[in-house]
Amino acid sequence: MKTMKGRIGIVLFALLLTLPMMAFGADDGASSYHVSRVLVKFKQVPSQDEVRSFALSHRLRFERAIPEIDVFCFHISRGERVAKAVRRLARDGRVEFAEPDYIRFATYTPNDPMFSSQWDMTRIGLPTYWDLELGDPSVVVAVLDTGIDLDHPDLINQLWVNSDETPGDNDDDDGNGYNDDYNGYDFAGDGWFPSEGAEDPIPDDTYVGHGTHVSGTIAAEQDNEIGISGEAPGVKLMAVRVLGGKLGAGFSSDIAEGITYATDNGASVINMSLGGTAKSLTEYNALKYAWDNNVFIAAAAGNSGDSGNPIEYPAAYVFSMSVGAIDSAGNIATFSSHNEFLEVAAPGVNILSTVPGGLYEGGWSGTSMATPHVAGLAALLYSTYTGIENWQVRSILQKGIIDRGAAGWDEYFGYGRVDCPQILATTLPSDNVLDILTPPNGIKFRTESLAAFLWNPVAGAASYRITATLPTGGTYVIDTNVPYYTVHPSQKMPAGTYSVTVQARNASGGVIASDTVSFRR
Ligand SMILES: [Ca+2]
Ligand SMILES: [Ca+2]
Ligand SMILES: [Ca+2]
Ligand SMILES: [Ca+2]
Repeated sequence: MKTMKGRIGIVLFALLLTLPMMAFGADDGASSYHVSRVLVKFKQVPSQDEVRSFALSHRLRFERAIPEIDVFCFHISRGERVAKAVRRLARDGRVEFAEPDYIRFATYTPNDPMFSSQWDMTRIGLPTYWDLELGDPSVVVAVLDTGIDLDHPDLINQLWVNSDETPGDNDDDDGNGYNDDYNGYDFAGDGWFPSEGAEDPIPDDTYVGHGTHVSGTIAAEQDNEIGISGEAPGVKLMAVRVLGGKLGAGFSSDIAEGITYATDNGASVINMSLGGTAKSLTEYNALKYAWDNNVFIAAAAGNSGDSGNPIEYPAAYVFSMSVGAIDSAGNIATFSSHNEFLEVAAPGVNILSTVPGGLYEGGWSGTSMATPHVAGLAALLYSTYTGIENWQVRSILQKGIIDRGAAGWDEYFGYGRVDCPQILATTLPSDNVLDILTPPNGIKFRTESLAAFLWNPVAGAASYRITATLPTGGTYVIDTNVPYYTVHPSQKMPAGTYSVTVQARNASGGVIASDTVSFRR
């Protein structure tokens, strides 16, 4: 744990050096077709019965037809690969052609002159998403960091504005408890931000640009003929300064208050490119408040993957999506912390973005740089689907990936690296089924980590029952009315394998949905 002048170990996850990368083989880039869908045209237009028997004989599920051209769209069975299914279908005498449902990539390129150097945006397929959605100005991303250069020409039009507040009069005009919180608030407390527009008064502060760099990745202005483009250039950035000083460090109390401030003032997404090894129940409770209020939280896994690899918080709290860093070849960065809480990987090596003074800098590396790529995608999802809930955003981001490393979830890439075509191919999850969002099945919780469960709220559920079969024999039953559960740090858990079933129950105690997960301790 790093300490500094009595501040606790919350440090920024930026590395300003390029580190050697761990090789995991090549990344094929964005996938080029829907992972479970095929398109079929028959030699003769079939009847409904013929379509049904064709689907049955090939274990397909009919989705829809395009009658004008007599093309039929089917879902293949679980576990089968599209390429194999297409080869098999093409051999069927009834079939004129069978092919994958290809994803067409946008030809759209923003006019921001540095866009060609933004490998991160093209690698994860942002131009594909931009054809559909650039972000809605009602969606606010709170950047809990060192502050934002409010005058940066690529950010000045991107800032959240508290229109009920008058800046610069040292008065709390809107009565929300914070003076002059016009674009956000300075919880780190130098008093220079945001009213003065300066980010940090300490001129030799190495991390002065950290929050500005993170913010540019999320939402730098697009098509303004300057600099770069952010991922979600249509959304707004809330500057919540919780870190300061020469090390870019801050207190849990300021971070917790920043989280509740962002939640109360309309943020849909919180980006936390920061962390430390101590568990803070204050931070935990602030994040619980944010999660209960439909806020999605992205947090950096940490940069200690090659130096002890400790579990770091807030990424490892159940409410945060923990993000690891990949390089431009799609390999995991050696510095990227890896553990049972990692959920996805995103670009975080040699990232170009905005820095204070109206400038830009490439070469920034860290899980700090990966996290805003996930926050930006979450902001696009909130913009795409009116009324989407945070658990749906989390679920789509877990599924909207290219699997990397060991097959399925692994502790380096989590579910995989985020990918826009895959996100767009993922349907909105239903609240009629119960889906345990974390932990991944079969993982091992380290002795020191907070074993926790998060599932989706189920429609019509009055309560949830968690039944755990214990390695010592017997079962342990917990009833709760919230869709998550964290084992308290003081609670002893014997080593061994646990099987946990979560049931959603209606008001009369009937089970309406359930899911089971196993893990080891
Ligand atoms: Ca105020
Ligand atoms: Ca004021
Ligand atoms: Ca720009
Ligand atoms: Ca994997």
